Amino acid sequence: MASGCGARLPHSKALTSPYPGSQVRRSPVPRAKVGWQTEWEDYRPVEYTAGAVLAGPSWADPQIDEEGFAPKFNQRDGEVDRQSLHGLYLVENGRPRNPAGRTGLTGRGLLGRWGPNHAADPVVTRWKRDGSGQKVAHPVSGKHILQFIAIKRKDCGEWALPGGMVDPGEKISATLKREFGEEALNALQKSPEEKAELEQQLQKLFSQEHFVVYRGYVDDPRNTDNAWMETEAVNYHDETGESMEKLPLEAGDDAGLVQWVDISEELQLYASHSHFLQLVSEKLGAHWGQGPAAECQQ
Ligand code: RP5
Repeated sequence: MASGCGARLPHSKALTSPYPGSQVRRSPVPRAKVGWQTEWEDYRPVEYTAGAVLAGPSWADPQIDEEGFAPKFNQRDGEVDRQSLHGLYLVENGRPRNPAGRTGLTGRGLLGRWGPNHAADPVVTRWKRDGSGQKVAHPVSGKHILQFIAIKRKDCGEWALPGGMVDPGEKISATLKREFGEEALNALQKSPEEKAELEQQLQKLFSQEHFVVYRGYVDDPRNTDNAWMETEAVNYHDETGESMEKLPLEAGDDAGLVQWVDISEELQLYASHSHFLQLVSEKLGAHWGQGPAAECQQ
């Protein structure tokens, strides 16, 4: 289950319209009716699965009624992990049901898997320092300011953690390293020699001490009633700032830009990424907000 403040249930970004990359509008779901425990006979969600998913790429399941498709929900299904980090989810009329509640949209939208779609998010941090190398404190809270490596997503233009989907059979530790390399160091475009060099740096960075910030549901705008994002967010913190000084940041793959960004409650980030940063700030005793620590919302 989720660590830190726990899972972000229910959701709000998963209720927004239009659905990403489309003109499709979700059927409106009032806050009070998000939870499945609230009966709602007239609930009429819109059905939508993006063409890119229906085209049947390797990362996507077939349509639920396609002949020969017999997914093993709530289990490890061959190389595909169909288990939720929140325990058993319900399967209704053959379709998995989002554990965080209604979203106003059925089908898979842009997500490839029916049920949980697993991701991993590396939260790479260091202290903000001034010209003489001293840690910078926030003028109001008095706490030192943390910085993290952020990417600007090409799909929606929002700043985010350089995370990505776990490939079938892939270990989370490998996803964290691979996604960081692809999005924050542009590893896919490098020559074999450069790749080998980057791999060494990545190996060093990702084998250092780290902690799991969060495991669970992500309030992702792509979520639907039948397909949703879950992640494991892991913090790699460079206390001295030396081991990351030489990281050759360069945006690649799904990222348009990459840079170090100061962490505070004012950040507007993709999905529930700012929540993960709040958890890291609390853990490291860093600046987050100006007032008393906001209570974690469940
Ligand atoms: C979010 O989507 C996760 O937290 C992760 O950052 C991301 C994975 O999706 P892609 O970046 O691969 O689209 O829900």
